[in-house]
Amino acid sequence: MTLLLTGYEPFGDHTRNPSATVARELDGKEIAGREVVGRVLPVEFDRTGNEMEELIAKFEPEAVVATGLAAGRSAISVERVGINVADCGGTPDNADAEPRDERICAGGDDALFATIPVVETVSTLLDSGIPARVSNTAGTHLCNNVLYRTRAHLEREEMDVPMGFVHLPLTPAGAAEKAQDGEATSGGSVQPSLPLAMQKEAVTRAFETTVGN
Ligand code: PCA
Repeated sequence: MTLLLTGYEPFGDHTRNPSATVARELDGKEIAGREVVGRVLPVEFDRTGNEMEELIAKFEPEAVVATGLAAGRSAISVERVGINVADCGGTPDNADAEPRDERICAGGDDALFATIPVVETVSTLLDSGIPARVSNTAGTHLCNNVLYRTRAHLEREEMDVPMGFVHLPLTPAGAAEKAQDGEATSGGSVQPSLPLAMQKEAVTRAFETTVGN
């Protein structure tokens, strides 16, 4: 049995994306007796959903957790819901697409809930000493997109595969790099961060909570 984990490549003004590193580093590892397939998705509205569908067809995972970067958030955010909206919010995707107030799927459900145990995962993370929270919005960029599209795909195909999305904060190195552009040396603020090892543990626990130890 496999567990499918995806991260995203860097996008916008980010030169790195911890979700890609986590996916690469957990690829091939074992979690709860299953093999992790870790892959990095393109930050492109026209490609991401299709690539995810291909990965699901190829690896037939028992559970899917997609991840991405939410710079500025201070905790691991386990997303509750994906909405039927594509809006780049001023950050073009990596193919320069800039959707504004579009529907992901015309006539589709307004919103689709994640089917991993969202609340239980957050409780597990907090018990493990990892700052975490339920998030009620994954935004309207690619992170929301892959959550909504994958849930819609699994429902259409009548596949009983739990799927969810986890937003990761910056790493300390990422926060330091971002602070170079700001006023930190004059007393300005620095964005919150969590170490990569903790981010990896959070993703591991999310899978364990979903499929059992
Ligand atoms: N974060 C963006 C898209 C890719 C990523 O890692 C988001 O939150 O939608």
